[in-house]
Order: sequence, then C-alpha cells, then structure tokens
Amino acid sequence: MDTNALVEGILGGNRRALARAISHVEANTAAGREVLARLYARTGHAQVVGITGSAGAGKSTLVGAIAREQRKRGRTVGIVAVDPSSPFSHGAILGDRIRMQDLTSDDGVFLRSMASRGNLGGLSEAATGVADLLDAAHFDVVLIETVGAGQDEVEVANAAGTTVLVANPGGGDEVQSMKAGLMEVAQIMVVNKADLAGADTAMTQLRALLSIADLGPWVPPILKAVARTAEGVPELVDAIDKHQEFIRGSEHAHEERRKHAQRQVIAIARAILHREALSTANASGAIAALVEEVAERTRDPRSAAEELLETVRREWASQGERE
Ligand SMILES: Nc1nc2c(ncn2[C@@H]2O[C@H](COP(=O)(O)OP(=O)(O)OP(=O)(O)O)[C@@H](O)[C@H]2O)c(=O)[nH]1
Ligand SMILES: [Mg+2]
Repeated sequence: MDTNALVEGILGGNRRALARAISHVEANTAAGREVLARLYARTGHAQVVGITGSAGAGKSTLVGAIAREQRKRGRTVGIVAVDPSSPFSHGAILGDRIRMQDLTSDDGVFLRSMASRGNLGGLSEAATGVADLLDAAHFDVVLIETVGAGQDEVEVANAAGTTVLVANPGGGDEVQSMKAGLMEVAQIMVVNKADLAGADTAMTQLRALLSIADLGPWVPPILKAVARTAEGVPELVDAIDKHQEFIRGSEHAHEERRKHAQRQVIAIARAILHREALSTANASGAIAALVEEVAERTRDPRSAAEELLETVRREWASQGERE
C-alpha cells in the first residue's frame, strides 16, 4: 500500500490500512511520517485518554473495563498498550492478560500493543502517532496504557488529552514517592483495587499530595474503582468526559490545547534530538574514547559529556556546510 492508499484507507475505516500505518509509525518510517503529516488535520475528534501508573496497578484491567463502559455508551474504542516488556509480562499475550476476548471480537474495538524496550525516546513519538492514526480512523475513544515509571513513559502521557493515574491501596510509599512530574500530567486519579483494605488512606494521601501540587484551573478528581468488577468505572468515564469538556468547551480550552501541543512538540523534539545526537556521536567514535577516560578517572563525566556535545555540534555544522 502506498501512502495515498494508507491515508484513504484510514479515513475510510479500513482496518488493514490502519494496521499497516501503525506498523510504519512504530518503525518510524518515511511513509509513516508522511501519513501522520497528512492525517493530522483530520484528528482532534477522539477522546484520547492515557492510563498510567506503576506495574501491576490494574491498568490493563481498568482499560478493559473503561472500553466496555464506552461501548455501552455507543462509542467505538481504539486501545494502545505500551508493553513494558517487564519480566512479569514478557511473553504474555495482551488479550489474555486483560481478559479482553469479548472486546477483541467486537468490531467497535481495535487493540494494539507496542513494545517499549530499546526505543530511545521514540516511544512517546510513536504512541502519539498511533493515537493520531486511531483518531483519524474515527474511533470515538483512544485509550493508551503505559507504565508510569521512566521519563519516556511519563511523556507518553503527552499523547493523551486526559491522563488517568492509577494508584492502589497500601501503595502508600509508592504514592509518597510518586514523581511530581507524574502528578502534574494526570488530570484524574483513581485508587484501583478498592476492594482491598486501605483505599481511603490512599485517597487521603493523594489528596494531600494534590494540595501541594502546582495546579491550574482544573482540579483533578480522586476516585475509587474496582477494575475487576467495573465498580466505579461509570463514574470514572463521567470524570473523563468532564475533563474532555473542560479542554474543549471551557474558557480554558485554548490554553489547555496550547499547553498540550507544547508538551507534544517538546517531547518529540527531545526524542529526535536524542536519537540524532547519539547517532552522530556514535558515528564519530567519540563516545568510546571518552567513556574509557571517565572509567579510568582521567576525566570527569561532565566534561566528557560537554566534549561529546562539542563533537556533535562540530559534526552537524560541517554537515550543514556540505549541504
Ligand atoms: N483485588 C483486585 N485486583 C485487581 C483489580 N484490578 C486488577 N486486579 C489484579 O491486579 C493484577 C494486575 O492487573 P493488570 O490489569 O494486569 O495490571 P497492569 O497495571 O496492567 O499491569 P502491568 O501492565 O504488568 O504493569 C491482576 O492479577 C488483576 O486481576 C481490582 O480492582 N481488585
Ligand atoms: Mg498492563
């Protein structure tokens, strides 16, 4: 399929074209980038929701429950699961883990998982791209599951208009140590596994954390859910709708969209810069020599890093002259 066929296919609701385009975007091919550039103007209709939180918090189960609730409301759902490839989940089939068989046989649902290992900062770029493809393919709701651990995963949240942070009871230490960055990217907090003891304590802790966070006009609600039984999920979907109204229809809509666009552009620029700088540095052979010096303590890491960047800048400048 050429890019025309991909673009037309996606807009026409062709699943095969969509799947192909997603593979291109994941692999960051020229065709993938072209399709995204051409489709971007056709996006912005879907409710793009990021579901993040630590490993095992129940994100996948919650994604399944949200998808079912959205289907009840007559909305189609695209799901992107960024698989952490952790030792726990390695080799597991996503559909099995989420017990999503009912969803995978539903025409109104499209499920896709992406690997996060070895993606050199390109993960947020890829996840954002895949969310845009699903949006252009007319899915009403796009759900992105990601483990909220590293910078990369936090940035995946940038793909979403609404990010839901999933915490657990008894995760007190975890809540305490939760990165400020993660608190700030989440617009809704959910204490999942509320069937276990300590849910109210976890909610109190989240409330305390929020009270010291630097909040804008949107105050994140803190909800309780039992993803396994879908208890609290209708309320969660209501809260998501409310946040979507806030970013679309309120007096703050323009500012929210601008902030979101800024986060996306910066995250992608950072990923590209990272990739290109490392590739230039590797090609110049400068890294190995500098690393050796630092390992031998004949040079400090900071000055080695500066020297490396100097090499990259020189290389780019001379490439620029050659062009
Ligand atoms: N008690 C209880 N267990 C739950 C609930 N939701 C999920 N679980 C269980 O928690 C475990 C992890 O659930 P997942 O949905 O795979 O969690 P996850 O956050 O997607 O996990 P990773 O993707 O591996 O980080 C599973 O055994 C679930 O059955 C809940 O509401 N209550
Ligand atoms: Mg999961």
